[in-house]
Amino acid sequence: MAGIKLVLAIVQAKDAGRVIDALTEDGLNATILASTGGFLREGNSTILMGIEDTQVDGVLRTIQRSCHRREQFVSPMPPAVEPVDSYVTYPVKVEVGGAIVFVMNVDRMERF
Ligand code: 2BA
Repeated sequence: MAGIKLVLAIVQAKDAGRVIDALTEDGLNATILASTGGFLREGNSTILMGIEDTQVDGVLRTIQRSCHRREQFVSPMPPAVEPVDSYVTYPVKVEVGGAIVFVMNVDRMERF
């Protein structure tokens, strides 16, 4: 039997529906969890998939095709020591997504 991998992909909420549609069209099982980015503190989606070794490249291509990089502006918080009205913050541009993907070895997978 081929080795099993766990794919954990963090994608922007806007892309999650498209990713899941594409994966299920390919006949693959996936679980989607609501998650929050530690930096932006905005909602994103974490997709979990248990798949065979041989399916990993195809899954990564599907995820890549379905996710887009986007620019987002973040307003840094003023430092606590400064009087708030004497401190001007400028939004900082960050690029988010397409997808952050981890592929892990799985010792065993059971379906009861
Ligand atoms: P967030 O943590 O909300 O990060 C959103 C975007 O902000 C990141 O996009 C990156 O461009 C920027 N960013 C993050 N930390 C930063 C920092 N300390 N200084 C400046 N800019 C920073 P992505 O890299 O595409 O990450 C998208 C989301 O994927 C992240 O949302 C986080 O939820 C997750 N993620 C990224 N790398 C990860 C990792 N190594 N482990 C676990 N989760 C990760």
